[in-house]
Amino acid sequence: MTNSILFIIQLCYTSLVYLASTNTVAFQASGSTNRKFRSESFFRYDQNNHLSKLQAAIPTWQEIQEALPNVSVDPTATIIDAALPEHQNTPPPYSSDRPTLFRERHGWCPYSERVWLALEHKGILYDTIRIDNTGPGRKPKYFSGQTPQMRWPDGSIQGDSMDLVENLESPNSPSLYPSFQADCIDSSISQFMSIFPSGLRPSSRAAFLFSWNGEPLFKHDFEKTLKRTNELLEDNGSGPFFCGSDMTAADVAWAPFLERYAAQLPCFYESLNPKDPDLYPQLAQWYQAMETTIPAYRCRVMGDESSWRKGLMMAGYGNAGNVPSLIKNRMDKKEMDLGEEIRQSMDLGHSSQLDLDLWKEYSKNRPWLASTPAKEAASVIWKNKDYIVKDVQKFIKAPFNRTALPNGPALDIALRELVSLLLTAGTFQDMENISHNTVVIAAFLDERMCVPRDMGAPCAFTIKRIAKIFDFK
Ligand SMILES: N[C@@H](CCC(=O)N[C@@H](CS)C(=O)NCC(=O)O)C(=O)O
Repeated sequence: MTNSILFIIQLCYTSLVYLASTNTVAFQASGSTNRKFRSESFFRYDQNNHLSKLQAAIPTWQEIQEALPNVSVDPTATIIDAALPEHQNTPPPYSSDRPTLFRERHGWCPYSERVWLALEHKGILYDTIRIDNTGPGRKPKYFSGQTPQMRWPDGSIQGDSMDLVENLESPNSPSLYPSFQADCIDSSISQFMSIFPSGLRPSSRAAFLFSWNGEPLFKHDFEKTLKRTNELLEDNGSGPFFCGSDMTAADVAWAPFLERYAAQLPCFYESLNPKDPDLYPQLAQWYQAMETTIPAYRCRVMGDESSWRKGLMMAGYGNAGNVPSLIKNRMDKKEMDLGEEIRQSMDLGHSSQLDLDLWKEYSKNRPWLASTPAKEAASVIWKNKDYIVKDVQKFIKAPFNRTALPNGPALDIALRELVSLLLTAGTFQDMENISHNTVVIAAFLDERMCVPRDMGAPCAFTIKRIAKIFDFK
């Protein structure tokens, strides 16, 4: 059994602008006065390396493991990152009783997302091999062609996302091709290619955005696509999904692309918002339905807006250039607005009721998952603590890093304190005495995390929330 290695020890985000620049941490809540959130004496322990008192107060990794029974449950399915040296040359032993999905490794490839969503929604047990297809020579020796592909239990290999989604149909799982919607589903899937812009530079992390010259499309081209998508939804019926009141293969085909557009288009142009209920009412209703009623989508497969924005800066913007400052400013503003929104509701606990409800549904038949998104975030940190430590160490040496990252015992304490906070109810009272290093580590993870690669959006949000409630000054 090979564990999923989620925190990839490779530079994921080329541009890391760290939040902290000084050691003073102030609590910033709108409508309230600034308030230091931790005592000076607590702070001095950190700085002078007198860590024993802290060590005693914070649970050990063993105690944390005991508080998370799910981490000891074997998930049966295997997830392998084929970019790791040990998996480059030799394929892992394939299962003969469940399918193996080859999908793009970061969760960027929208076509891979289609198949991943179908598998997760149907609750099928499957193995995963994650493929780096970002450049020549990076794919493992035993894989060629495009992602996604499926190796079926009989040994046959098949590609093309929608063929795979269709082949997953079985009487044992919820159907994505109900026969009474067959015409609507076929026509909605085929219209995707005529409604989305054509002749663009292919890119996993920036799909249907850039022309071959590296420039984004004009605003009116994007608007035309959104308008026609809205019309298609309207012509199809009352929704909220493409073909009626339930998610079908039509939604699976469109969702990954519309999801990226919702986060990325508002960064390119002012007032270009696919979720605008006045301009695109049916589309806004579709987003709402996907994000609030499909547990597997919201809890595991959907990326978060921060990650899609960061994706635009990776490996260069457009044709490997820098992000224009106007666009970078819009991205920063969106992130700051999100922080403000989080601080407005800081007393409510780690997750919204919606996230708790959908997580409950999603984790119901998956005993290897924790019972809440915050506990699942804690579990992912627990499983990957050694990788996280190595990742932090890379940035300790990096010259562009403008904040002091904890290292050694201080880092260990900060990680354990973060995990133990994730195990509480998550109200502000729980976090009042949070230490500076713990906020730094929450901010570091928030910056480094790629959703859905590392964890589902509701889980990642619980870490982001801690990072954003306590802002650096
Ligand atoms: N029509 C295919 C398209 C798949 C596709 O374009 N995959 C891209 C990643 S998003 C890919 O593998 N690109 C790398 C390559 O072509 O080598 C499908 O629906 O599965």
